[in-house]
Amino acid sequence: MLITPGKLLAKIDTPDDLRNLDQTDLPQVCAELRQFIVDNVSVYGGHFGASLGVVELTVALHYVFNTPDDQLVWDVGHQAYGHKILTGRRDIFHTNRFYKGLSGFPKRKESPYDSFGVGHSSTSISAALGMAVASQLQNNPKRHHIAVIGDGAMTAGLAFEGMNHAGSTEADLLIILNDNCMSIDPNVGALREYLTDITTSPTYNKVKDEVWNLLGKMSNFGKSAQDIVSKIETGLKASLLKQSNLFESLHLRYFGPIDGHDIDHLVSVMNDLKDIPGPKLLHCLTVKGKGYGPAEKDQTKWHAPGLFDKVTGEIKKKIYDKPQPPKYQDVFGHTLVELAEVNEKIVGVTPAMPSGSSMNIMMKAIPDRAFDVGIAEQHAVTFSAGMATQGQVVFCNIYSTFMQRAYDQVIHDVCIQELPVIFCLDRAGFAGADGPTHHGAYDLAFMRCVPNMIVASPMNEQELRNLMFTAQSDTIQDGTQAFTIRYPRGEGVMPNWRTPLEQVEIGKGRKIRDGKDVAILTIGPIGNYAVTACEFLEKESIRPAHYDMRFVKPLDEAMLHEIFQRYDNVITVEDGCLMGGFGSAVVEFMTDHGYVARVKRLGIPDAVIEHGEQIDLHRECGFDPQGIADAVRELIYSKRVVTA
Ligand SMILES: Cc1ncc(C[n+]2csc(CCOP(=O)(O)OP(=O)(O)O)c2C)c(N)n1
Repeated sequence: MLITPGKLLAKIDTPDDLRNLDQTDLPQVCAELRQFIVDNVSVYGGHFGASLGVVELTVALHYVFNTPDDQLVWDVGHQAYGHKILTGRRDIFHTNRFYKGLSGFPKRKESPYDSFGVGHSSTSISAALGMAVASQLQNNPKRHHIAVIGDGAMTAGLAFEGMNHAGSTEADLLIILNDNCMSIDPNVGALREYLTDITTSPTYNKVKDEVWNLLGKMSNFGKSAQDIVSKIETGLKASLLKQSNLFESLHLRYFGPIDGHDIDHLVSVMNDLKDIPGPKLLHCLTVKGKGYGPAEKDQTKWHAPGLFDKVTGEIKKKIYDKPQPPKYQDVFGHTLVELAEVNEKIVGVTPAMPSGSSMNIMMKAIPDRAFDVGIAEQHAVTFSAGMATQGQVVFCNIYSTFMQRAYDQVIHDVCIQELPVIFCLDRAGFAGADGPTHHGAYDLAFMRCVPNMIVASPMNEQELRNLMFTAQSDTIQDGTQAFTIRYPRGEGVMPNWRTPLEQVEIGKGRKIRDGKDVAILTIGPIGNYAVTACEFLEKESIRPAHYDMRFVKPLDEAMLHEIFQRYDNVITVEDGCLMGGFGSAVVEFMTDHGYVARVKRLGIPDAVIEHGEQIDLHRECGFDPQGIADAVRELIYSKRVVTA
């Protein structure tokens, strides 16, 4: 379906075209841009509320600053749809997030206007500061560097590390704090309270406006006049705010708060700020979902709503005639509550993903034992470790990709200290449309090499429940080992998933089917592809055995001895990186025990795999059902002997 842009938007092929417009045209550009985003996302899907909330900011930034020479860094990047549309990608925007189409996030390879690749939060200040310092070193003092960061992303340690450094430099850095009081779920923590405090202080705001006007006038009068205004302004700010300004105390000049939807004011403020040297922060107040009623009303739901009817605001849901399997995340959420109702020591921790991980089920059912700690994965892990020292049974749920942030905490704060924290890694394997920044490709490799760590992945919902049940049992909790359970995005395979909870023997796999010609070893839900592959192969009179290994660490050594004694052909399949992952573990076992077999490892190669539906990516990497069957044929019909 072709989406037609409005009259003005249709003429903006690059920001130069925008800059050639009269400022009085900008409200119309904003209206058309907003409509274009609504038209597109309603039909093609993607993130929604965040981009609507920064329409005016986006237009003002490209109008005032000389992008791409001036460097504009979007934090997370899920709000950059308007930016993409204004920077030459309008006519292909309908490919956003589709296989081989535009990326859902800014990406350096995609456009010179995407100055920094993003997806994970809170990188913008450090990246823009790096650019600003490089500009200084390269004698380019005229270039501006802007980081646009949300109040949610501002809760991360990395953002503070960036500000801490920025405040000690003279770098030309403008931080735009896009404050909409929301993360994906409502934002949390003391910083949120602090920002509300600034925003709602009436005296401060009145005097600030007057100072602002003065500043605007004086900025034309050279450095000494600016210094005077700056002193007045700083003094006023300090005395008017209940406590001294957080950003000012980090030596970032603080401006705002201003209405982030007033395009005229934004343009004039940004023009003023261009002339103010050094690191500074402009606090803009915006509404997530601005301009689309339903999205303003339920901001969490409309963060990424899926397809919807733009007229009625009805979110389209597939209708099925029989019960469907649940999402793994929901099995996690409900099972956690079921366990926590019996085991009072259980607590839940999520870094800013209550809805995404379904931790919100426990936050609702047992609010005093479930914690959203903000976008703070490192803190989430160490906070969990602290609770574990006191005998709490901690389920710390972090998307596999975001756990990359907290690796040192896993090693230093959990495993070296022999604390039995339970890590549930959601979105393990290919994340799908979110792409390479979000693929959970590495966790099997990076978790299995840490001492005092058990690593498991369930093949279905029942297995997930049983692994969770096992992890919180005294056997594990009285021991010294952390427990990682990884599972993918999306639905499982069992419509009737509320099975009785049973203890799983640690390091014990399951034989799914016996065979003769080849053994297929799988880990996690990808094993269901192997089931289908075996059905294909059986029709060709090939008899594969299939083992769901269930644990990557400890491996089921008895089972592996049986496999290598019985089979010359072995295939391993994982939805994870091949280097150092499950297949590597199996091959290590083989060489360590002197076996020789033809082994083919299927998984994610040493390459950046782009975005697309999970099945497309599995196919691309050769481990969809057909790919597994092909690998079996190739292995058993080839003469080549591959040994480790
Ligand atoms: C390190 C990391 N953790 C979690 C996320 C998931 N995530 C994506 S957007 C988002 C909320 C960001 O809130 P904010 O910065 O205020 O932007 P808004 O959506 O409100 O515009 C979260 C938690 C992420 N992208 N990166």
